[in-house]
Amino acid sequence: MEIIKETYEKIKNMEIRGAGRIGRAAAKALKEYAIKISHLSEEEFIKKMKEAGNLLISARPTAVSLPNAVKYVLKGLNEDNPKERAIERADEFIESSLKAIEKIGKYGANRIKDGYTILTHCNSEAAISVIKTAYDEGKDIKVFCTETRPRNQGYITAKTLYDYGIDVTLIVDSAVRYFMRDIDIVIVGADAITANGCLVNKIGTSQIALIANESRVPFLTAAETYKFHPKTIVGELIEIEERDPEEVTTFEDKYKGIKIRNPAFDVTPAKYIDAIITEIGLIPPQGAWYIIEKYFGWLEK
Ligand code: RUB
Repeated sequence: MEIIKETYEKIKNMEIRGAGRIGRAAAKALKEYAIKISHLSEEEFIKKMKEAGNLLISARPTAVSLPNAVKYVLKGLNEDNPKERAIERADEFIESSLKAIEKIGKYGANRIKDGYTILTHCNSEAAISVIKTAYDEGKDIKVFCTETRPRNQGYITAKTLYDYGIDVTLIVDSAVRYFMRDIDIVIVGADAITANGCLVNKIGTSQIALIANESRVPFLTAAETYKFHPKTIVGELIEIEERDPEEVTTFEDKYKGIKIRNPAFDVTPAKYIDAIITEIGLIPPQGAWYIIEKYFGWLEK
């Protein structure tokens, strides 16, 4: 269980973060664990794999890529040769996740014209793939990155794009409305998409969507199909992770009575989203139900 516990800890303390990475790390840990316990009886193997999956899923509650990845791998336990199938399915998940990000890059880049200034928030591999692809296509683009308080994941995005040769400007989160007049398109990632087409992503995303809407700036999210949340189709709500207040600030003892709240994600209503860029193409938020039913219906059955 050591591999599983290690990955669980890394996801929990955000050493491994970002929805796609979390999903692939969980699949990889399950694969390595499966290899390690493959000498066990089939019954024992299945029991231990399920326990491992449950532990991994409990590491962070909001990014649905985590349970979707785990369930994808564990589905192999119901097939003939469960040991081999679990390992194969882990590889399948990782490979298809990486391919999805590449395809999203291609489809999303079609929405970026030469001369565009793009705004992004937090640190999303999928959104970065779109931006890098547009740049690779020779488009002259500029990118505004928000800091993304409290953990400043926007710095990772700014550095990644800068290293790639892209013109990058870092702004504080509260400067988004000030700069929106300079922005041609907003592209963010996704931790989850609900059956009614809402986007769950890093805290602050919904404010950006609202501002973009006010300024008639298109707001798109880049989301692999495993970011669509199967449980929302049966009415369950997505839990929004609330993290340690110390990530925000610490006051001296005299002010310990000041309450600090630190939600990590928020919900952007479907009406503010122009399109969801997936590996199977751009879909309107209203198409979310169809994606869940077609690709993840099995999770609920
Ligand atoms: C990261 C975040 C990202 C999504 C999508 O939050 O909100 O926008 O996870 O990322 P955190 P990707 O840093 O709290 O994990 O496109 O890489 O899956």
